[in-house]
Amino acid sequence: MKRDLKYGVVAAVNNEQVLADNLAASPLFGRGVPFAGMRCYTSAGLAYNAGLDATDADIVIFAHQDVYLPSHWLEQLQSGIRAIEEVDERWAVIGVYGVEPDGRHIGHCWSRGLGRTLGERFSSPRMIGSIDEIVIVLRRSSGLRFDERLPGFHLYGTDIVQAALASGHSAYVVHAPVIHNSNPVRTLAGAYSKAYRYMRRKWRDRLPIATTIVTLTPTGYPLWRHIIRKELSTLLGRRPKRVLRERGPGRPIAQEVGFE
Ligand SMILES: [Mn+2]
Repeated sequence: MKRDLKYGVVAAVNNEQVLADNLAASPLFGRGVPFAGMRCYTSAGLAYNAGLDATDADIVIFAHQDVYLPSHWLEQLQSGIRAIEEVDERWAVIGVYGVEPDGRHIGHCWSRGLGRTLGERFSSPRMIGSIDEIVIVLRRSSGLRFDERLPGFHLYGTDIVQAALASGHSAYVVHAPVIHNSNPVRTLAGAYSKAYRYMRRKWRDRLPIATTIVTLTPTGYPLWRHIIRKELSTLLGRRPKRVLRERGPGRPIAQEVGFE
């Protein structure tokens, strides 16, 4: 019989209030799951590798500080892992929202930035080529680490999934819905574009790679189209006025949308 696997949570932290209202308020911490907050790092790769080294969990859950993990989340993750391991012992990465190789989105979460629930309940874990960074579950024994040269805090979910696939491992999304109490993304120009350029070069032999935002392609056209469309609609005053919910604690939202 397998020994019990140890779970731990790691987050990059730059806002203590957002952390306290969301991730740190998740019920799994009341049940002894350890937490490591990584502060003052300049990239997700640096923060997450430091978190990997600072902890000894077998299953490391890297989560955004603005994510609330509802009360049965850990059980949902564990049942997803069991389902995966019945058919596939090579898994290295699990997400809660991602993109299947054909570009279809799979996952279930509530997003404050988008003001709605994305996806719906699904039963079996799905193999994916990219995951959203909100939650990245890494199996330590895979030996995978985050890329410290990938600049900033974008596309590291896609990168770790592609690294898993390139090294003969597999990656999945499981049904374990979360609250992403996020601010809306304003533009992909700047930091996102920098990460996109790096990823395009690094994975040029595996392109195109569909992500939750824009597809990585050799020319980068989908990124420019996204940026230009957004700029234009702002200039023309055509941006839909979305009423943002006040950014309070994640738990009441989880109860409201039926995740808890
Ligand atoms: Mn976030």
